[in-house]
Amino acid sequence: MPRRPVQWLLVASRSPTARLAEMGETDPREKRESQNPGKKLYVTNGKKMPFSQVKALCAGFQATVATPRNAEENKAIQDVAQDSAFLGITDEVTEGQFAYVTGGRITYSNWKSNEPNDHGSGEDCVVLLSDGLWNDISCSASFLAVCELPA
Ligand SMILES: [Ca+2]
Ligand SMILES: [Ca+2]
Repeated sequence: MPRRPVQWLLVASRSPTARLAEMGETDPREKRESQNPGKKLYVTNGKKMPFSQVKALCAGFQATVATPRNAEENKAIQDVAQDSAFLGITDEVTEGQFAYVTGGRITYSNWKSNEPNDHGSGEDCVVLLSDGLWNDISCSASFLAVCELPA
């Protein structure tokens, strides 16, 4: 049975009470969000998918893939995701040099010990593990989609 594409509708974006409502999928408990006045808003629909689909999903409502710039944001994403989630960071351009999908070398990282290791046939995407540490992983593997909206 073909899956319907996940669609999110941005209901309101101008205040800390901004909410995202997921259309076409049913369980509202699958949605979690972090609301901190004046800070980024992180949202997830609780679905796992390859990195390319996460990027497309977030871009669909003018958001970007969740990207922690410091420990506080890393914790906020961890709290929203509660599971392994893709971050908006890759070394697809230059192997071993992790950069923000939105541009620029990373200035904060929280790698698990012995990571990044570019394991096997290569790992160019980054996943935030449920303990908050990072692992480089295949971009075609499926992990939770978490998007961020600017403050
Ligand atoms: Ca790599
Ligand atoms: Ca790895």
